Amino acid sequence: MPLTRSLSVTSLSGLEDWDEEFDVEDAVLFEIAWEVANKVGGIYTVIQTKARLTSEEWGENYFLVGPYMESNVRTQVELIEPTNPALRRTIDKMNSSGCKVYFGRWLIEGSPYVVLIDVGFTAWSLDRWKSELWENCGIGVPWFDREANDAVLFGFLTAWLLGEYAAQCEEPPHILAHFHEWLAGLGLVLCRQRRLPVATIFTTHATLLGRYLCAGNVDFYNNLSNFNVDKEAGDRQIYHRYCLERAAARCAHAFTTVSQITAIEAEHLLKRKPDVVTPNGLNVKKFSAMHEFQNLHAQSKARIQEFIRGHFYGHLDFNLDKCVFLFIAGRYEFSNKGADIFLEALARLNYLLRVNHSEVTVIAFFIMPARTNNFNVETLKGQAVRKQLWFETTVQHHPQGFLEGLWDTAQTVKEKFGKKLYESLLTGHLPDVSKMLDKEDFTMMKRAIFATQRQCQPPICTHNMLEDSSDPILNCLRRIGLFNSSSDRVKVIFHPEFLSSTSPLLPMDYEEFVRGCHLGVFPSYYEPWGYTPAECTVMGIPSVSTNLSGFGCFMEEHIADPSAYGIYILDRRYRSVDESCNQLTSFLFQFCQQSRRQRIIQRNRTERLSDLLDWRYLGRYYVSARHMALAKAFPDTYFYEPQEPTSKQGFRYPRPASVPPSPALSRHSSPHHSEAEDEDEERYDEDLEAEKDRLNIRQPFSLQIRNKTSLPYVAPTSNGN
Ligand code: G6P
Ligand code: 1S3
Repeated sequence: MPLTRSLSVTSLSGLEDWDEEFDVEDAVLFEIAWEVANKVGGIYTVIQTKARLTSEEWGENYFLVGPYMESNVRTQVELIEPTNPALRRTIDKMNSSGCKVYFGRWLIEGSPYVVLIDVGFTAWSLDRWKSELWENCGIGVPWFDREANDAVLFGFLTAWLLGEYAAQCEEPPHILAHFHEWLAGLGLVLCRQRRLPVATIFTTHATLLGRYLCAGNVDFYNNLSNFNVDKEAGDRQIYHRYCLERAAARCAHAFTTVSQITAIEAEHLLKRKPDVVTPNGLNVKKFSAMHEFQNLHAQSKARIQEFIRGHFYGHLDFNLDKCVFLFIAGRYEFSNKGADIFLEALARLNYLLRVNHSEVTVIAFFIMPARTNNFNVETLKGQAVRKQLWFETTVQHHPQGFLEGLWDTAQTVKEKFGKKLYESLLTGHLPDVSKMLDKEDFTMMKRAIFATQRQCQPPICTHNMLEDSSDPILNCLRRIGLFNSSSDRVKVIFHPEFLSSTSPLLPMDYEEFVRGCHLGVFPSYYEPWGYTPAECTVMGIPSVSTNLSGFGCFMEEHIADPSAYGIYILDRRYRSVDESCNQLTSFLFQFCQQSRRQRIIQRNRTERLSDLLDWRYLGRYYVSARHMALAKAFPDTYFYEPQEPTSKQGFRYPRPASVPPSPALSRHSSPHHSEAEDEDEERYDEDLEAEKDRLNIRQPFSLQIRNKTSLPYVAPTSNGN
């Protein structure tokens, strides 16, 4: 007689009387994604940041499955012999049948095991597998779609792996396989079609049709229920991909997606309502000193300022200390990611700052990769001038063969000046200041100034774009007339490549860069979750997101007054584009009016939200989905009973009691008020921490299987329990 097992949610249900832990050795979790040890986009972040928690939960029984890419393996994976005997036999068997399957440890936090499959090595099976797919599932994949071909190979190989593993186990195993996104989805479909003893989960991180429709200027959210999905997919030549995605969603024991908004989209476009919403978390690192992240902000900001000095050399007619750094970053999907309305809002902000004679200069960075052929000379020259490097191009302008940097010149003059001053003091007289610098000094200084003067405006783009004349960001800048001219209070820098600490231009990695900025701006139209604002939040950097992004909606649900915490949520759902643009302009303008002190307070508040985005809190939704899948696939062994949440279980950050960061609402900044505000802020801090403890939101939410039969499982819901 099999035991019925229940997986508990320790922080929510009264489980004190549960004693003996049930043996979980026979349950194994395979998590399958194209982005395992292979960075393409957001799914990589999901898997990589979650690995530590999932490894803690599943220990030796957790395996990530991804594609073998030699360059990634060389830098990220330690290849080892498989530790699990059944898996070792499985891999040996596959390798002796014409596959190349590797096993190793992914060198990230949690060091999870990875099974990496070389799909190219088995390409000889592609035609055969495609016909099998057509015959068994009615899905035809055209020869020219390389990504879909990879999906077919990866799908058949992962199904082979799971089937073989099941066959190699001595006892009937309890296999749980979690597939991410359409590229990995075929493996799931084949598991079901072959009736393998595998509990399956499919997570979609964005629907194919949603992404395509939104990018094509369609009024997406008002027409969700009206789309003829087959026709729309066919019109966009993605019908076969769509079929793979929809089949995976429909076949899964548990279907999940990353946000409520994408759940609604999936219901209409994939014709299945997700069973669980699994919001994306992060692996939040807490600093021992409370305000360490503020120091990091100051350090990184100084490095960005250095870059700005070089980039604007000869035109540095604004106060760097009064600069506000904004940025947008991510996949270059111009309108989906909201770059279009950000640019428009910048033009309006430029106008507002000018007419209000603001002292603030805004520098807006666009970090979105496009096709380029290297950095442009003007940008490199700027950094060279700053660093006082010898620079090839200056040879033409300076017969001396090198460019003397301003810093060097200043140092030389300073030394001469100091020497003369010293000599004069030695004689017992005050120096005659008019004789301290001679003609030669002035010549040298003039030459240094001339050398750093520029005839052209500081560049907008840091690279030579291959499609300069049709690039959407550049064309929009031409239309709105933001050219980094000296009268502009808003300057723009377009860096069409992801950042890297080894770049000769801006040698900072993404995290350092974000820390140094003041505000991330992500006004997306299509954003199932949106890691960029979430990453800002855990680093204590305020951000703009929208009520069409998973992150924005999630924060709206969990925080009473998001903007007080530096979470500005733009309304793109109920307003026209022009109205949203105005709202964004007003967010940006308000932000620019904040004092330094207000920014510091706001950053502290933003950072306090980190617990909400930690996998230690959000991992529980994955636990729920896994439990549901196990219970459906192995009903004799697992038991799952979701319960309606009670309002008491949810967590919501209250409105801060003290000074609002908006200057319009701020009290005076006299010392007296500042102290009162500080006390309010501290008191609020303590209350908030106590509330978090009471609700256990920081407790790890671990998978536990116990041999108690009838205790119901309390499924977490999206309102935070
Ligand atoms: C952090 C540092 C402060 C610095 C401030 C600058 O809080 O700890 O020393 O003055 O950042 O803030 P700002 O918003 O002007 O970059
Ligand atoms: C997707 O990546 P994207 O930037 O193409 O998946 C991410 C991870 O779930 C998600 O954060 C993002 O919104 C989606 O769009």
